[in-house]
Amino acid sequence: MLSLDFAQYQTVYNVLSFGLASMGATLVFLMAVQGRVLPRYRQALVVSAIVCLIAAYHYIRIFNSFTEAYVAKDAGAAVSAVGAVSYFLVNGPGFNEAYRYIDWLLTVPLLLFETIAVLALAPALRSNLMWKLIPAAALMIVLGYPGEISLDNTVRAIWGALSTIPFLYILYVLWVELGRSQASQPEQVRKDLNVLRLLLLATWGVYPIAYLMPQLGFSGADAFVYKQVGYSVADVLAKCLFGLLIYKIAREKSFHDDHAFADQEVKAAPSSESK
Ligand code: RET
Repeated sequence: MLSLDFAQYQTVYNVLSFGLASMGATLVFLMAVQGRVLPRYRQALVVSAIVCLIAAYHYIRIFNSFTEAYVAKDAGAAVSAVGAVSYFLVNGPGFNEAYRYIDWLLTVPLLLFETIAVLALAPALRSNLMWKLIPAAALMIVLGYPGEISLDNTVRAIWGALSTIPFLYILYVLWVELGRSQASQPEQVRKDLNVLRLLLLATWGVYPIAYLMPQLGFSGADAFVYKQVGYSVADVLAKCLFGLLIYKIAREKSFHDDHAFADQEVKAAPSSESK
């Protein structure tokens, strides 16, 4: 049975709460700034906001599942000092890890879609990329789940390795395609696309590392806590920070595509508003 001490319980509790707050705030922001980019880029922002909405919903479910699954060991007893309480997992697999996988199953294709959408590529290339990336994303997540819920490290390693095949394929396609499309983009956008590529690689890379915690020598409660922190922080970076970067690119591309829009937006900036 998994037993968490007070600090471990609080760490997971707080990181899940932080995840929910970040998703909610980014969702509101992305909806509020729709008018600050040209219509052709709004779909990317809407999709990014939907990603945050789906994630916010799942974070509520994950948070509730966590607080319901772990109960205070000394419940009812007078606890003198903060930190004296420890928590243990009730009713076996009480914490539902499936919420994360369902969340990814929905949000990873949408994240890929928003990335492709903001590039405003030719429709044929766009659909070609989506046909490659979406099935690979679904396969990556579906293959990862049986390993995630297995307590046997060998089973975990096998499913993890199978899931890594589509994962590497996605990274390869994105890296090459984003690199290729950079050539046709304005100067600042080119730089941002580079940051986007690196952010994608750095944050997506955290998921398999968090998954590997039991294999990396951490066991029991430690593995559980590090994994929850890893997945949650990676989610905030891959959804929220990524969404904000998509907004930045959409805005720069809007300025580049339409100078009248750029002028009007610059005039609406706070410095001239005060005149
Ligand atoms: C799993 C299983 C072990 C092997 C690999 C995995 C990769 C997961 C990834 C998830 C990305 C999720 C994102 C969510 C954002 O909304 C399934 C942990 C490679 C890359 C970006």
